[in-house]
Amino acid sequence: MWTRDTLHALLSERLQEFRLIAVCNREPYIHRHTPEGIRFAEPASGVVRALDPVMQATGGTWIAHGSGTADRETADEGGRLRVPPGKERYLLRRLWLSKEEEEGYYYGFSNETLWPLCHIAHQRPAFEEAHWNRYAAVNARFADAVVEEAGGDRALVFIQDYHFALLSKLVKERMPRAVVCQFWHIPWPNPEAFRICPWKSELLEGLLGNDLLSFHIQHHCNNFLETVDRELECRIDRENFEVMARGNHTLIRPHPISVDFEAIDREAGTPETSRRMEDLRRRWGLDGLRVALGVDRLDYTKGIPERLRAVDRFLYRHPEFVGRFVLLQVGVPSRTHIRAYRQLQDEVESLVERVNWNHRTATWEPVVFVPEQKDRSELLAYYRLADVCLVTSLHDGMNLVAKEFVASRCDRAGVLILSRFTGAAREFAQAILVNPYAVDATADAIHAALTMPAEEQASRMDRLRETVREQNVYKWVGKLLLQAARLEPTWVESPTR
Ligand code: GDG
Repeated sequence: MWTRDTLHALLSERLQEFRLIAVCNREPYIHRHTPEGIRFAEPASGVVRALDPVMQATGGTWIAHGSGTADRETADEGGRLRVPPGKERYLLRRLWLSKEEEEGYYYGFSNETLWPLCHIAHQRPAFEEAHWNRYAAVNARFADAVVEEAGGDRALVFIQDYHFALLSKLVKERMPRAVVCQFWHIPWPNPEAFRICPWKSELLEGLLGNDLLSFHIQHHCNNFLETVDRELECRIDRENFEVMARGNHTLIRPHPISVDFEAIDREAGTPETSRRMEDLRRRWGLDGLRVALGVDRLDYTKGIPERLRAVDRFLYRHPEFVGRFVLLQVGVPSRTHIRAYRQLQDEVESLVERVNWNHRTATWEPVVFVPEQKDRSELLAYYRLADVCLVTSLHDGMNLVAKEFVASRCDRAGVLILSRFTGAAREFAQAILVNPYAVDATADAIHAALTMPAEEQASRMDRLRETVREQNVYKWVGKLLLQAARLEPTWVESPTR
């Protein structure tokens, strides 16, 4: 069983010769000015929540965009500070980006091009040359920071996500002895979907600077291999899942991400969580109601409108639940600078209004929409009080909400309804799996979940919890980093590079 301690012991022994450098667009701790003074917050991001406990266990340096209003005041001149605040387990190096850089690299190419390109959610990607140029320039700035932080030592560079498709190659050009690995947190699409990108070859060549490139599931690895096969001149070893391009080798392997099971399980069972549950019950008037819960960033890939339509259909089909059921939808606004996200927010708000209008009584409404960020502990109380957790993504690399819900159910109760189009669905056969596009079937699933006998809930939940306990976040990162550390880094300069 992987734990924080075994990970710490293993990595400090096996990674001894390396300096560990993680690169992630988002920082784990954001400092902001508030009326009460400078306060720090932990962003609601799956990637950050997965990586922070790992860095706390291993130590090292995390390089990220410093995005908080008080980030400069809380770091030294080089943008460095030790985190978590008060615990100081690893170094955070903040990189300052101009408004234009943030616009082109983050909002533009990362989130209006790569995000919709990689998710099949029927949102058309934008292809703006200016965004692409900024993306490339910011990747180069992060490469400078990696070289500075490595300071000449042998480094193991662990890159996160689609914000940095060009980074591994840029790092390898300057630090050929470094081992470089990257985890791509979102799906990789099929070659047909990817081939419309005007910069497809540059992106693929950039990613093949890695010694190890990892996705959540084998299916995404296969899509990547097929894409490379279609687009680049290279050799693919299909037995070993390895790409050889211009003398460099890149291993393509799945490592399903997860959560810190023990920590969530422990906190979810405390009297403090029970007290918070009581507060929430009072605040939302939940007495006598069966509770379905949704927790998502407000993103068009998460299938929130589909979920609301399914609740609407469920109440029409099962009027006996009118006045006895509620959907609590916690939805943190996200990327609101992008039009598609503002449109989604409007769509969700008007659907909530419509469903409530359709079914409300004098004293009751079926949907409570909570469009604000909750702190981690409060989120656990939401998970604990739900009879059903609804995860209806149209496409999702993994989905950590599903895993957090399961980890928090130390009472062995509650039912998970899970979209087949999440990476998590590959591990969670005991959830009720749905196609979120099929509104009627999702409505039926809600009914099946609400009428499931307690013994069946417990036996399904036991199996789900066993999966998350065993396949936890420490195993994810431990196996990935050990696999990377065993690799002999390859880097061959070629005239075309
Ligand atoms: C990407 C991939 C992959 C949500 N609301 C609040 C809050 N959250 C936290 C959840 C969870 C995280 O945000 C969301 O994680 P997901 O995995 O569901 O989704 P993405 O952000 O899209 O993450 C995804 C993940 O990367 C990891 O590889 O699973 O497929 O898209 O941890 O709890 N946290 C707090 N307050 C909220 O209101 N504190």
